[in-house]
Amino acid sequence: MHSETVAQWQLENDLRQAIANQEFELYYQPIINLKRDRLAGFEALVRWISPTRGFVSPGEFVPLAEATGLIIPLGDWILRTACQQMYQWHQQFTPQPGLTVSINLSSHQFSPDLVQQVEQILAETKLNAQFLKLEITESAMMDNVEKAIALLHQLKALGIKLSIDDFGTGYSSLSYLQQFGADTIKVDQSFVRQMEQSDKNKAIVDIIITLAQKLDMDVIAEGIETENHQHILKALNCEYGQGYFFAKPLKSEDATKLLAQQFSADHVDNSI
Ligand code: G
Ligand code: MN
Repeated sequence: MHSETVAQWQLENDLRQAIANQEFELYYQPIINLKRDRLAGFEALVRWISPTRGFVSPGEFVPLAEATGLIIPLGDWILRTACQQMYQWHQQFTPQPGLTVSINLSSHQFSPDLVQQVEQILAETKLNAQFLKLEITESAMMDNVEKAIALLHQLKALGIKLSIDDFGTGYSSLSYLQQFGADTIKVDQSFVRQMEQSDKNKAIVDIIITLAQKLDMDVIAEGIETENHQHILKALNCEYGQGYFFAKPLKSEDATKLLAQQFSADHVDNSI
């Protein structure tokens, strides 16, 4: 018990230092338009590369960052860095490709201050609001539904996009789904992984895709790991996907290389 407390305390100290020393890095996982076989955007995922601990997974440090309030400065850094990066990519790969960057929000960031923070970061980084997506889990929204809906509408008024992350795993209420005003539903990777096991599991994915389409929302399947996953999802008319089958989260240099490849391929296409 005691050593556990000390370890926690040490981790908290290290995390505080890490924020001051900028030991974090954003990785970017491609999101693919399955119908057009094209890159549609990236999800930004934070990594902590600690000089003493090595690579620390977000599963380990995000809960602590939330518990200690450090998620606020960390979240600010993530948002700013991802917007800066996307602005730079848009500058580099002209004409503007319409690529979006998605950022995961913790329920702790989901407060009225967020609207002003997002507005300010967009102004500072000059990223056009339409290229920023915020991913929020159902559970974060359901903590206080009325407040969440009001906040989501204020965010939408900035011109940004909203996604419901890990859809189907949380405490979801279909009656609120439309009121959230989200643009995108992300099918949780657990459903994608189970799709091949039975027709009933596949039916769940099918229903989520149909639900999104009927509500005029985009749908992204997460955790596509095999060609067969992709094949099934295409047959179910799923428009977007992400997962190790396409790419793991990439360092920004590698994401830049991928963009360069994509846009030189476009050039060839256009010249035919
Ligand atoms: O909660 P959210 O859906 O944002 O989680 C994204 C996480 O899933 C990231 O940590 C990312 O590295 C991981 N991930 C992305 N694609 C895959 C995949 O194909 N398989 C597995 N197992 N994990 C994935
Ligand atoms: Mn996510």
